[in-house]
Amino acid sequence: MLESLRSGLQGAIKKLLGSSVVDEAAIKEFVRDLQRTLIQADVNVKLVLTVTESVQRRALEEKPIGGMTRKDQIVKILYEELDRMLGSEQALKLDRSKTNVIVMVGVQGSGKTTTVSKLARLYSKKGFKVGVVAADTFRPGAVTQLKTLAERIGVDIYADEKEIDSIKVAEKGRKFFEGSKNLIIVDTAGRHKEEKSLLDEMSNIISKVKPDVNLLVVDGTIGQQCYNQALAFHKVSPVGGIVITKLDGAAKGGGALAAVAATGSRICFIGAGERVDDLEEFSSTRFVGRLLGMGDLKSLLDMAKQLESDVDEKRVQRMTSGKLTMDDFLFQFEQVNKMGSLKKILDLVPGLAGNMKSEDLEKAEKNMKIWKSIIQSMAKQEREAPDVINATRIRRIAKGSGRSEKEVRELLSRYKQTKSLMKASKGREFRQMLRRAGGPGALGG
Ligand SMILES: Nc1nc2c(ncn2[C@@H]2O[C@H](COP(=O)(O)OP(=O)(O)OP(=O)(O)O)[C@@H](O)[C@H]2O)c(=O)[nH]1
Ligand SMILES: [Mg+2]
Repeated sequence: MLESLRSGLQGAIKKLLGSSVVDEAAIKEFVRDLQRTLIQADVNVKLVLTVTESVQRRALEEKPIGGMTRKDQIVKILYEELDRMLGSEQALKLDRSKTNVIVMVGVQGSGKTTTVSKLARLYSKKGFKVGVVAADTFRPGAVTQLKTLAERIGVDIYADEKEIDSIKVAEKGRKFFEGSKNLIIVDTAGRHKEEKSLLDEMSNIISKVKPDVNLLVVDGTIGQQCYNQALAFHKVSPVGGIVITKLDGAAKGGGALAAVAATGSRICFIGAGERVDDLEEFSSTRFVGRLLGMGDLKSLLDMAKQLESDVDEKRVQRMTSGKLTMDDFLFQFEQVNKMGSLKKILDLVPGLAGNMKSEDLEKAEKNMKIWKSIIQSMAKQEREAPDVINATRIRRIAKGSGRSEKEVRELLSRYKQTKSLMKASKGREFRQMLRRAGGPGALGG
């Protein structure tokens, strides 16, 4: 689905991740790649500019959080901005304890009838008792089409081929199923002489049938034109939700999604195929995650936030001013250990987890246990100013912790290395260092 948009976005990300430095020029190039990709997907130019301007501004201004690198941070920003462009979580809420009525509206050929059967299937699977109503009295063959589909998925249908008034069919269908079903889906006609008569009929049906939700079905292949279509329907009668169909192979699908979201309507479902199972409940978070080729990005972001809140600024100040105690040193490795759980999530994200190998993390974890026991055998003064630790003290500490003198010396040399690194970087790169500490060879190597 949306192959070109996906490959364009992922291409831009790959290029960014592969660049040697993330400076203003690299960010601007990234933004240009994004613009090209979004415009090709028929996203409205103004919208493209708004989105990419915020990506650029945030990428230049914001500091990476938690154990993220600058590059990860920029990908995260892109993710958040696309997510925002597509609206938020928009699931349709139906009440199982009553009879819910959904009326489908939309222009001819947008996919209403197909979507009726897809929805019937989806909600049957969720345990709803579903009945569908064939209220398209306009197009010859419409009733047969729905009958065939309903039969295929084993859902009851109400149809009255002698009735030419679609509103009457809808009302009768509702009465017919009331009491025995908890979801009634009404298919309506899309074929009309002109748009105005279609809109009139729609508003008539809605005012008479009073559905819980009227779902507008729009064809995703028309791209940003969806904006005007959604607005036109919305003006006549506020739409309760939108289904965007034909996103399979629609080069302009990205534009359609963005356009619909821009009207302020909620996108509830997306259709990506002609088969009855090709319907998906829309979640922008999940959707953007997939577009960018990422797994469970939300948990990744939550974890990064958690890491950030754990970093105590006072400690960072102290550590980076060159006063590194053994406890700070241990703290640093505890952070790395947390990165181990972060890694599990990072693994879902191609490109981000790149240099974290699980053997390295295992090694880090093992070292941390050893070092912790050694540090616990140190006197308070030794922990706070490890420079006082001479050969005699090393012998005593080794004995006390049950570790070898060699291990104590290793810890001390690692400590000194870290201290000078901290001092040299003046804390600028402290967080990246936390992250890098999880990389190959950085620990106990
Ligand atoms: N590829 C693809 N085709 C779809 C999708 N949804 C619907 N279609 C196709 O689009 C065509 C029109 O679908 P219908 O469900 O008949 O559209 P409609 O809105 O009911 O049309 P009218 O009743 O004439 O107003 C059919 O050939 C469907 O198979 C989709 O998500 N992907
Ligand atoms: Mg139809």
